[in-house]
Amino acid sequence: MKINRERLLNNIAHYAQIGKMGEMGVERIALSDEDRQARDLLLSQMMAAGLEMHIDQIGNMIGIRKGEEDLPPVAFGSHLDTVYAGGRYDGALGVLAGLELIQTLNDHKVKTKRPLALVNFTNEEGVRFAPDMMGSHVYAGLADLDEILASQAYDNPEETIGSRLEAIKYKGPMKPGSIAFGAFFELHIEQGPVLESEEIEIGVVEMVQGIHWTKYTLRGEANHAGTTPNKYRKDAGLLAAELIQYIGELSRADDRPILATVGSISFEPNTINIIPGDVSFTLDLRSTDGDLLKTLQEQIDEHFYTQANASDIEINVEEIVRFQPVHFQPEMPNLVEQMANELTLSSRRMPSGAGHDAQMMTSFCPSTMIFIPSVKGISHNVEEFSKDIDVENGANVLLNAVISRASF
Ligand code: HGY
Ligand code: MN
Ligand code: MN
Repeated sequence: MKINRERLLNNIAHYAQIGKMGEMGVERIALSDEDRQARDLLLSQMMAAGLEMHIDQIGNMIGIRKGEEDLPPVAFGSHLDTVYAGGRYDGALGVLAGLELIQTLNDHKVKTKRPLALVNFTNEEGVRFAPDMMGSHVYAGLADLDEILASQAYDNPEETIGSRLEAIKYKGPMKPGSIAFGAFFELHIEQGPVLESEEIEIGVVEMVQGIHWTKYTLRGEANHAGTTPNKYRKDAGLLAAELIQYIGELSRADDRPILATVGSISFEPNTINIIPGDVSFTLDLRSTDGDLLKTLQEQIDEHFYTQANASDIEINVEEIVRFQPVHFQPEMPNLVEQMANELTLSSRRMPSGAGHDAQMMTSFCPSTMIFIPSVKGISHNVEEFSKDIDVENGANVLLNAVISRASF
């Protein structure tokens, strides 16, 4: 039994119209109107596929396909939200390949021993509301629901996760986590260059690296660019530049497994002839080595405090996310590898550089991921692309892994 390639590819193209950006891109920010539209479409397709629908209090969508026995379902899915100026595969591939899996079983009238659960998690990207992997974080019982519902949009403190869930009508009744899962699979694009460069068809993901998100706010003194002598300046902009340079040097020293990204920065009052008074910037720090991640974070923060004090500039450090590296339960990547072999697809074991819902689910049930190649390793970019044959291969590995796991 194989998935219906055309139906899946057409569905991916269909969802890519919701939040379409330019030729290829998609911008469907969590809890936006575009997210609502995609959710509404998914809801209609899940119901048409005969799934029993559940929406939890954080907006996670779970569709259950009954099994022969009433056991904890084998779950699979991902997320429909994207980053700003993102692509059509990140997240959507896992949700829509999961839907295709259900439709394929329906076509062939196959009943599985265990029930199945197709999941769309809320706000995986975390680009407008922190934290990322939010819906799965709450579902796995790793975060306090009320705290998360109160999380404010970075760009508008008036809007919270709770108010947006109400606005798009996806604040459901179900307590997150109240449906136990027997296992969780996430099909996802690799979002990096490894599989393509090694010409390998399937990534067998064994672990997900740790992620720290931190926001630094520097409070200097806005002053006249032309009349303020250097020795009187409290230039938050200059200090920010020094600190960002420090991060770059520290993270590139020798080839330690550490990645540091300053992806956003803002100056106040952001004016050509005013010395910046306030500067805030974010740091995304990642490593497969949890101890190294912690040590480097401490080293960076200590250096920042020292430099800010020396410049008589106030500094505020806001910890947004601290996710440790996770290793999937070995039987799960082993199963994925076996399914790839049975489909005579080449595969290799690898870590995930990106964070994923499976990273949260692994503390809730045995979990793992299936990667397919990303063309030129590009993602979080409107040029994100994966070949049709790779989409088809990944969806067939998912189908077979789920059927196997749901048979006992
Ligand atoms: O940030 C990440 O790695 C994921 O795309 N949310
Ligand atoms: Mn993703
Ligand atoms: Mn992403």
